Amino acid sequence: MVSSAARTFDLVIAANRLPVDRSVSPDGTVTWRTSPGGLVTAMESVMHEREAAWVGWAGFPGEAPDPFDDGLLRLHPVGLTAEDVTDFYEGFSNDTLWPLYHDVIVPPTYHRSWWHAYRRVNEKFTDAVAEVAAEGATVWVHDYQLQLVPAMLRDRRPDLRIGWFNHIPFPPVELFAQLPWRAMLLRGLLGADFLGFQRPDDARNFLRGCRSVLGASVKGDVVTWQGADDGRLGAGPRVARAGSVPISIDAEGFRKLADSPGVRARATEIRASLGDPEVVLLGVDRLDYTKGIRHRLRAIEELLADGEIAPPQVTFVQVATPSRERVEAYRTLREQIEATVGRINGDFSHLGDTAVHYLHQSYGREEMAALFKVADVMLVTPLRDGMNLVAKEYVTARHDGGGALVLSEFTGAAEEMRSAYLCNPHDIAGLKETILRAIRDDPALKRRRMASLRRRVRRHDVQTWAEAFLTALDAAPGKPAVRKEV
Ligand code: GDG
Repeated sequence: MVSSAARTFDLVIAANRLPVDRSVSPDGTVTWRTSPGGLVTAMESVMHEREAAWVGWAGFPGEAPDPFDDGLLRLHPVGLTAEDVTDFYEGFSNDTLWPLYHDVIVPPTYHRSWWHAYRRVNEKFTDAVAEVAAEGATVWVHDYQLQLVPAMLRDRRPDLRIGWFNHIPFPPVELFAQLPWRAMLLRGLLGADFLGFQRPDDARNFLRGCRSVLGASVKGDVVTWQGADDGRLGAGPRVARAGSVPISIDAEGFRKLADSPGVRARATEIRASLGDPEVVLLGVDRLDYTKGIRHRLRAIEELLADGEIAPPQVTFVQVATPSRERVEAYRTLREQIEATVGRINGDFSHLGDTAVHYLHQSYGREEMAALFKVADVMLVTPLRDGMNLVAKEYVTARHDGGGALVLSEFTGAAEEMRSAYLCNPHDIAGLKETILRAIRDDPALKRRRMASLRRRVRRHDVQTWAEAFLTALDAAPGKPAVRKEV
């Protein structure tokens, strides 16, 4: 990676995080490592071969480092102060919008000072994008942290073609209406020409929100807003299109990784270290209340108590990657999960035979692929999830045809992955039954289900997703204006 001078680009990505995080060793050496999370995993492979700029936060508070290049990609850091991190990132993004957009699984917190920080930081991102975007460039804004950027950018640079993709669900208007700043948020989004969502229901929720909150008119997938005469953000009249473009994974790349000799050997090693059980159940999630880890543990605990499963024949491995540890709701969740795991192991493990292997750690991609290969049954049980890439990675890694996927109906992935063992994680009795079916069903039937799931992911991979998004953006109704002289 080399640092480089000012230049403009025809394609600009704006996302909360850069695809890399800075880490400084005790001797002061700076290294950059791939940053965690679904967005980066997906976008990294899409952006790999493109000449473009990526605007995002470098993952630490303070002044932004200079822009630098990673292959063809110009990385353009945005500086966030410690207060921005607390109020914009941990506050408004992760303690207001995240719970509100995930069915209020925990109550969202509304603070006016967080909203001010959200506006302020969205302005910072807008400044950075405006600086690197060439005349008439395409700008692809990502996710719930940057919902005001489309309108802020359009006010500044009407020459740009602006798209926005939401990685998480978009809530029904009955929930969205709670947000004290609901109208400004929609005005922010309407700065985009095309708005992409994971599921058709998310796009519909957005369109209904525009109608009910702004009084906009909606015909099919096109929303027309007459504007407001108040001189505030995004006041001009707007026409935009909204549609579903479900995200996916780099299926070929992940299959190759999972098939590599190192990963296969590691999978054998992991299975042996677990005591060669007959059935390995696996969960892999960021430690987040949306992921349904507590419901999953409840089902496992009852199955153990019922004598339906028992170590050493059956063992459950839960990887819970550390996440948002300074947000109260996440700290509480961690305590609850760890108390439950402790109780289950106290009651059902024997010396040398562990009922639940709980790992609150982060691993490399190879280790994740090896774990997927080991899993006879993968448990993906979110209470709400935009898509869930883990489900897609799992079926891709089990290229040998084995395995079974238990998948919550409340994930975006369930729209496409109909051959999975679908479940409602709130229904513990139903969840237990589904897990047992996934363990005990005829192997030939399971192979057919897995083959169909794998085909689906291979045909709709992340490249197809990116092309579909950019094509829809290109065809969106708005005509770009001539660039204003600044
Ligand atoms: C958001 C939306 C949507 C997890 N732990 C480790 C690790 N991971 C990887 C997984 C997967 C990714 O992180 C997680 O993606 P998910 O889709 O499961 O979930 P979110 O992070 O919540 O992502 C989600 C996604 O954006 C994309 O639009 O699907 O609905 O919430 O790739 O494998 N990777 C490594 N070590 C870990 O410990 N290397």
